[in-house]
Amino acid sequence: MSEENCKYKRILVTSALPYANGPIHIGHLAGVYVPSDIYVRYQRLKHRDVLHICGSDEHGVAITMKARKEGVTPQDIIDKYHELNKKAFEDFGISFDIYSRTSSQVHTETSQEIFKTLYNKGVFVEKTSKQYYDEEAKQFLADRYITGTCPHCGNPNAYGDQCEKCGTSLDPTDLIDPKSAISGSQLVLKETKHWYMPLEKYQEFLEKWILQDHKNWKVNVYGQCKSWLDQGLQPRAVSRDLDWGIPVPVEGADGKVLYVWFDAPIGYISFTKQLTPEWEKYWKSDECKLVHFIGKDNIVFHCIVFPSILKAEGSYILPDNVPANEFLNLESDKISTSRNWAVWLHEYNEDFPNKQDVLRYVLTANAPETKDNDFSWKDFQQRNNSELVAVLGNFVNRTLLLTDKYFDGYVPQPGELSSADKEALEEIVKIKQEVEKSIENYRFREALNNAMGLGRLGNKYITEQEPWKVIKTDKERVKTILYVNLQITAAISTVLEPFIPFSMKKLREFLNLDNLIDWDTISSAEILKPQHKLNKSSLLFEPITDEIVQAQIDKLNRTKVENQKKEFQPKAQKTLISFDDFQKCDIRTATILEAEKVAKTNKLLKLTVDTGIDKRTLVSGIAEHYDPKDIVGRKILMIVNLEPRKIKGIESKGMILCAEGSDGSLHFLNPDSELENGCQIG
Ligand code: B3M
Ligand code: ZN
Repeated sequence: MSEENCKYKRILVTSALPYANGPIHIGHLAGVYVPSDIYVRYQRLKHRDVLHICGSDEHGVAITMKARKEGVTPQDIIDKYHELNKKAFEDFGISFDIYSRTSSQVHTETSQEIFKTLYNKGVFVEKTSKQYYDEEAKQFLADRYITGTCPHCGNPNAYGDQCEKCGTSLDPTDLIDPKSAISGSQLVLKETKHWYMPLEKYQEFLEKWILQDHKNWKVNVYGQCKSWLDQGLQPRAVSRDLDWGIPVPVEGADGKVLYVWFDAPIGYISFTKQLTPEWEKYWKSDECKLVHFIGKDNIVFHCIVFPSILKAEGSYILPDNVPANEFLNLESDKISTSRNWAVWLHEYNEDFPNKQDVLRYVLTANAPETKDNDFSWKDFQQRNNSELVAVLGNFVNRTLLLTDKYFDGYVPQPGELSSADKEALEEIVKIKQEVEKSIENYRFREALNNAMGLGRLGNKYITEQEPWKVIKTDKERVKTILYVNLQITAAISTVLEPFIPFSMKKLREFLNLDNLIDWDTISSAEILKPQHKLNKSSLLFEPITDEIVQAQIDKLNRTKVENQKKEFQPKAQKTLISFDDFQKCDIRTATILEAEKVAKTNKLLKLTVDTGIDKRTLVSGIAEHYDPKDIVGRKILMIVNLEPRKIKGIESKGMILCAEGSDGSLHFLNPDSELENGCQIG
């Protein structure tokens, strides 16, 4: 156990509670759930007392907005996505000990109890302020329910908390002509009372607890906390005027609920209560190490707000570490639920039913641990084929097939170990220790790369020892070589379990191992004993073909086109012209007689057209939109009286009229009936 872990008897791991208003995507997995699952699986292999807590975050305005948009109730929304996400995580091997939900009764009671404790201690500050009220809907409006014109960029559809067009953070009172997103009616400012957590009173405590006592936190986490603290903490509302959420449990709070970020982190506590009656041994004991796995957008809540609440309450432990990850992009674009720009976990599980480990592997190898990173389907294919198949799978496959072929699937009795044999066995331990150190320090990319060192070790050793050659002359020597290979293979089945658990379960079946080999059993001493009978094996990993990957890329491209259509903003109208000006344009029907690409250009076609007046040549920038062989004979509309221009040395006399689509595509315009060439358009 690392020195940092020595003082702890238990480990409590929490993963950010996903909002139950949408599916899980690869950004969530890379940011939070794959790293937390690796960490917990490793701790279990060390036989440590560890709990992994998660569940649905079911309050907040985002859920009521989704319900309103879909014409269902908030309960319908949370029931749908709680079940969808719970199953998707299970299918993906994210091994929570509990996946509960903040709509549970235990959570309501726990949240209200903590609120009342702080209230009775006089921690909260009560403040009355003017907030926007919708007299038609008879309710105060949360910031997201207020729309109006952004004072910075004039966007008429800015929200009360942010303008999504220019990105400016807003206060509802900044908006010009604010309206209700519920009823569309004008809003009135009305007094309302709320309770505030005076974070400024915990500034000094947090500066010591974070900036002095937790200098070991990840740079991105420590840096964000420091910048919040340097700005000086402000009071933060812990209640809202909403009809969806946990009622504020004090007098004079009708129609008010706990702010979602007050109750959500308390879900970690209430879910632990649901999991074990001994929950206080975790949450109320300094012998327990608390680790929050989150994305960077949740740092302030997990490092500043929630610890202040627990500090004020006084009986709970605070996190030992909050190893927040940065964001993952998809094909170099920001993942977005609203634009459906994501790889959804439940869809991945359907499209790749037996390849959860490939995605776990790729999301770990590419994890945005200290800066945003990118996921691409090509990289997904490349890492599967050149790392999982070619390194790990290849080594394991050769070892098991040769043992079956030469020794009928029995672990051979080794002879005298050579120095190369001993070095290989000792390297197993070194690699395991490197993996251990990386995981303990939340560096999972590094840990995975270290663990893959066992595959590289095995391939190097078997290639150097060439048992397929030596077998012809010295079968005893091959016994030793394959014995060493099998020890490496057994080590792989444990050391890589936290990262790719499904494949390692399969490998244990090949090795005829009923249980996982303990982490601490992995040493240069014998793991698989001679005469142990192996089972028949098959390939651990299959290559991923270009077709499989292209199908996913095509799916994203269809989404891109759909988004372009949805987001299409027609260009502003040009300045007015007189009818006489328009009359000067001579637009005719015409037919394309010949078409060819203009040499050394990507965009230009040289066309010969029949205008009805004459046959002429023109150059048109449509090469990326039309294939020359497809447009010969096509009817078009064109301006015939444009002054001729030399383009790439070709005299172009006229211009084809095209419409530009939302995705930038160009489209010919055709008369809706068969017309002769030369008909005038007016
Ligand atoms: N529901 C997820 C998010 O901000 C939020 C986490 C709560 S953890 C207590 O995306
Ligand atoms: Zn704006």
